[in-house]
Amino acid sequence: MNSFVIVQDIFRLTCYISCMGNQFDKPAHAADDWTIDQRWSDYTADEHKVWDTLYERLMQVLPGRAAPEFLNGLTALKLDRGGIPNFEEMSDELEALTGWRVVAVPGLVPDDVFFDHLANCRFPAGNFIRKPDQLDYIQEPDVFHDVFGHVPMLTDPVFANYMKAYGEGGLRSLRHASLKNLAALYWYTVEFGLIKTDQGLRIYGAGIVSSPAESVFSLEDESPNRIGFELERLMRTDYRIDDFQQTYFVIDSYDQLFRSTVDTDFAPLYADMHGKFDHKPEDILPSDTLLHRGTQAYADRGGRFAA
Ligand code: HBI
Ligand code: FE
Repeated sequence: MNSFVIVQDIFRLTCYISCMGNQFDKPAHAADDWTIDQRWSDYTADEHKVWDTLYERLMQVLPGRAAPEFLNGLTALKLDRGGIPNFEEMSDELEALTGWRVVAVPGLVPDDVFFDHLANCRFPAGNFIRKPDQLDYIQEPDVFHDVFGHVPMLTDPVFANYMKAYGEGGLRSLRHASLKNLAALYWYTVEFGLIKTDQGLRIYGAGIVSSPAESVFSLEDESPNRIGFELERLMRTDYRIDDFQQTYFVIDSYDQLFRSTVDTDFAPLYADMHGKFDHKPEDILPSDTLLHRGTQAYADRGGRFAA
């Protein structure tokens, strides 16, 4: 596997943060809530083939590594039948399971719009797909990352409730200068989360499951820390946007995730955090539940920039 594959999705995600808080212009063809028509029938055979190629790559590594809820979600939504999914058809299946729908957007949307969609059980997904020569590198999250990475987990009722709660929390957070801390929670759970199962650790984070190399690295490499989930700890922790994570946080259950989000009063936390991070990505704290003390060998030899 070439090393660019390793970073493909990491790069795709960097813009989440660099665009955060920025105002950007809504394209003329988008509705007030930034949704657009998916125009499914306009996808070319080559575009469907890009999806299939990426899908096949991931299926080499995800069985036995991805969370059962993710793998079940793929089949429940018939994402395994080939080609870019039709959002309307997929949403009808998804809505019957958890009440969620997938709506098409042109790319990144402003934070308030993003949170409002989540709070109303709509997942905004880019409708475009990367070009065949960009399989390993793309700037903005495309339909493959957004749908393959995020949507299968939305078939799990508890995880789906967490996403809704996150959106509601996001709308409330707009009154505080706290987006950075709330974004860290999204990053370390929705994008890069691991979960404990009776069979061992499994991946549920969309940023991991859409990257073949990080799927292996996050679970099996000696380099990164693996630390038990603790909401406030995560929100105080900086993260890598340009390379594999130096720390992965591990939940016991989706219920733990959901409960900790709805049972926490975020306002005093935001006030205390001042929109800043207290911990570096690789830090280990005395209060941590340490599952694996990372060697940080990968990061220390220069990460993806290593010779
Ligand atoms: N827009 N399309 C899209 N996808 C996202 O994940 C996204 C976004 N806008 C803002 C945003 N994420 C951030 O506010 C969160 O990741 C915190
Ligand atoms: Fe994502």
